[in-house]
Amino acid sequence: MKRDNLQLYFIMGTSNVLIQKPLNVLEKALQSGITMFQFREKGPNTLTGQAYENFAQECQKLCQQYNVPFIVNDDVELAVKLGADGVHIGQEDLPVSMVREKIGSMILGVSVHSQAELQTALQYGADYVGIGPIFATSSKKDAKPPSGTKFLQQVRIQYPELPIVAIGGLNCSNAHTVFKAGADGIAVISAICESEDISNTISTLKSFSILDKKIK
Ligand code: TZP
Ligand code: MG
Repeated sequence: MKRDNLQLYFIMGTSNVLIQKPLNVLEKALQSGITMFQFREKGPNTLTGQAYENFAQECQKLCQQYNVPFIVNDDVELAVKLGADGVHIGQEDLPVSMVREKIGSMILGVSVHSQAELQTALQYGADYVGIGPIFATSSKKDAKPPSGTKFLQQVRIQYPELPIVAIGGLNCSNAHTVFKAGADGIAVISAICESEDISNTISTLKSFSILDKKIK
C-alpha cells in the first residue's frame, strides 16, 4: 500500500448510519473521493450471519468499482473468505503476528497507543498504524481517553516514512491539526456518516492534506 491511500479513510457499519441507507452513503463517499474504506460492523443491532456477510460483500463490490481498498475490521476469517484488500486490528484482537500469518500479503493495519504497541506492530509487519482517539469520539463506546497529537508527532519524527492514519473525533474543524502533526491521513466515521453534504465534507477534509495542496 501507499501512504497516499490513507488520505481519507472512511469507516462504516450499519449502526453508524441512521437516516440514509448505508450502501448509499458508501457509494456517495466513493464518488466524492475517499481513498480507503473499512467495513466495521459493530455496536447495537448489527448484522449477523449471512446478512452480515452479504452486506460486507456489497460494500466490497462498490469499493472495487471505485478502485478503493476494502479493509475488514477485526474479522480475519471474513477478510480471507472475501479476498479483501486488508484487515485492521486493535489491541484486543488476535496478535499481530498471528494475523499476518493468516492473511499473507494483504494490507495489515494496527491501532497503537504506545511505543510498546508500535514496536510489536512494526516487528510483525504492520503496513500502517492507526493512532487515536485524537479527540473525543461517540462512535466507539470503549474508546480510550482522547490522546491529542503528541504521540502521533513522536511517531512521525521517529519513523518519517511510516504510513500513519489518525482517528477519533476528526472533522472539518480539527482535521488540519493531525495533518500538521504528521499524519498521512484521517480515518472518520461520523464526519461522513452524519454529514448533510458528503461531497462537500470530503473535499474539505481532503483539502488539509499535503496531497491536495500539491496539486492546487
Ligand atoms: N477507533 C478509535 S476512535 C474510533 C475508532 C474506531 C471511532 C472514530 O469515529 P469518529 O466518529 O470519526 O470519531
Ligand atoms: Mg478491533
